Amino acid sequence: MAAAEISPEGAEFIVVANRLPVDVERAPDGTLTWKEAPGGLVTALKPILSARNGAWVGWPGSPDVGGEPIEGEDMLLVPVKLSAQEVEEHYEGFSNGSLWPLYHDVIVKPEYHREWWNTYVEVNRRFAEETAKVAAKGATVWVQDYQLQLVPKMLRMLRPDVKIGFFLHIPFPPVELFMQMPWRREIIEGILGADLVGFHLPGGAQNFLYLANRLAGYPTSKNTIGVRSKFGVVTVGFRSVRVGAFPISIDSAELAATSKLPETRKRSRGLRKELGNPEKIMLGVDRLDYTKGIDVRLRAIGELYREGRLDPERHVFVQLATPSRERVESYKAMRNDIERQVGRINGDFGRVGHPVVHYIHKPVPRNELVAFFGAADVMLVTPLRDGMNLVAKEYLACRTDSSGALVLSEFTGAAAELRQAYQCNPHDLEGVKNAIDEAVHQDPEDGKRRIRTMRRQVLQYDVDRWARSFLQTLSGQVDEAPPK
Ligand code: GDG
Repeated sequence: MAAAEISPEGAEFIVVANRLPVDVERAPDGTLTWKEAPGGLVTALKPILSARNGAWVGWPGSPDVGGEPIEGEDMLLVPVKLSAQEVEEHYEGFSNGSLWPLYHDVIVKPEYHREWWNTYVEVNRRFAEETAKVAAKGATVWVQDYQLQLVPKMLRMLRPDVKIGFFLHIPFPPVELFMQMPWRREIIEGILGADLVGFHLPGGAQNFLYLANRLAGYPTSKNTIGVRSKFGVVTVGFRSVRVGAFPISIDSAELAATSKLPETRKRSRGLRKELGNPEKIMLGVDRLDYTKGIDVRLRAIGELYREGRLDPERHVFVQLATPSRERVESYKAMRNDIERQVGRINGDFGRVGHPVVHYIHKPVPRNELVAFFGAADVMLVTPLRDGMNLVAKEYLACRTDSSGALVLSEFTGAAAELRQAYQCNPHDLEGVKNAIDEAVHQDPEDGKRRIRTMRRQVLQYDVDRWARSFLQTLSGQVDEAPPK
C-alpha cells in the first residue's frame, strides 16, 4: 500500500466502527436521508468528536450505499460502501460465523472459509483507506471491535503519522482456542498496528500479550496487567504497543434520570398491571444470540415451576429478545429452540389469558426498555460468555430506589465488577436455579444493600470515564511504566 495523501483540513479525532451511528431512510423519491442514531458509544464520544473536529467511519447499514462524507450534527460521517456480497462474507461470514463463535468459547462451531477471510481483508483495507483520507496530520484514530482487527496495521502503513487505538468489545479467547484460527498470525499482527490495545478484562489482555510473543515473536513485558493500570507492553521494532484492560460501561446518570421521570414510573406501573400485578416479575433483555444463555434461564425457570419453587400465579417472566443476525444459520436454529421452550412452559403452567412467560421478539423503544427495568423485581443475565454485558449495568442504573435483584453469570465481564449479584455458573443448571430462587425470595434489606453497592460502582465508572481512561492512556497522559 502506498502512503496516503494528508488532507490539510482533516479530522483530528476519528472513530472507526463497523456501523455508522446513523439510520439511513429512503424517501419515496429514492433519495437517502441520514439520522444520527443514539447509542452508548456515540453518546460518550460526542463531546470529543464535536470538540476535535471529529469523524466517524463506518458502514451505513445498507448495501451499495456510500459516496462522499456527510456533515452530521456533531461529526463528519464517512460511509464505507459495501456490496451485498461483501456484507455477507465480511459481516455475516467471517465476523459472525468465524470470529464471534471462536471468541465466545466455541459455543457454536466456528466455520473457516478462505473466501470469507479474503473479503474480511478486503473490507478492512477499504475501512483503512477511507480513514487515511479523512485524518488530519497526527490525528487520533480509535478502531472498534472484532470486525476491524486488521485496520490498525493497514492504517499505520498508509498513515504512519497518526496515533491508533484499538478496543475489542467481545472476549479475547484463551490461547488454546485462538490457535484454531487459520489466519491467527495475521490477526495478531493486524491489531499490533495500534499504539494501545484495549480489552474489557485483564485476562483477555494477558492472552493477547502471550500470543504477540508466541505467534509473532515480539518481546513482551512480564508484569500482571491491572484494570486501567499496569499496562503490558509489546515491543514491535522501534515501537512500543501498550496492552490494557478498560471495562466498558453505560451513560448511568442519563439512564437513572430517565427512570425517575414521572412518565417512566407511570409506564412501569402500567406494565405491572398488564402482566396481572404479579408478586414478582423476572426480566431478560438480550439480542437473540446463542451466547446470551436465554435457553439456560428458560430451562431453570421451567424446572423451578415444576418443583413448586416458583408459583405460576405469583411469578412471571418477561423475555425481550431483539432480533439479531437472522440470516446466520445457527441463529435460526437457536430461535426455534427458544420459542419451543417458551411454548412448552406456557403449555405446562399457563392458563388462558395468563401466560407465565411473556416473549417479545422485536426491538423495544429505549424509554419502554427503561420502564421494563423499573418494573422488574429480578433481572436475569445468564450468558455462557459475554465480553461485558451492558444490560446488567443498565438495570442497576434504573433501580433508583435500590430495590430489585440481579442474577448474573460468572462468564460475563460485568461479573468482575458486580460482586454483590446472585452470581451463577450457566453450565450448572442447579446453580442457576438456586440463584434465581434466592433472588426471587431475597430479604428486602439484604437486597437493598446489594443493589446500593453495585449501583455505586455503575454510577462512578460510567461510559464517559471508560472513554477518557482509554484516550488518556493512548495520548500518553497516563504514562505508567510496567514494573520490571
Ligand atoms: C457487545 C458485547 C459488550 C437490547 N435490546 C434492546 C436494546 N438493547 C440494548 C441494551 C444494551 C445493548 O442493546 C446490548 O448490549 P450488551 O452489552 O448487553 O450486548 P451486545 O449487543 O452483545 O454487545 C458485550 C458490548 O458489546 C459493549 O462493549 O458489553 O459483551 O457482546 O444497551 O439495552 N435497546 C433497545 N431496545 C431493545 O429491544 N432500545
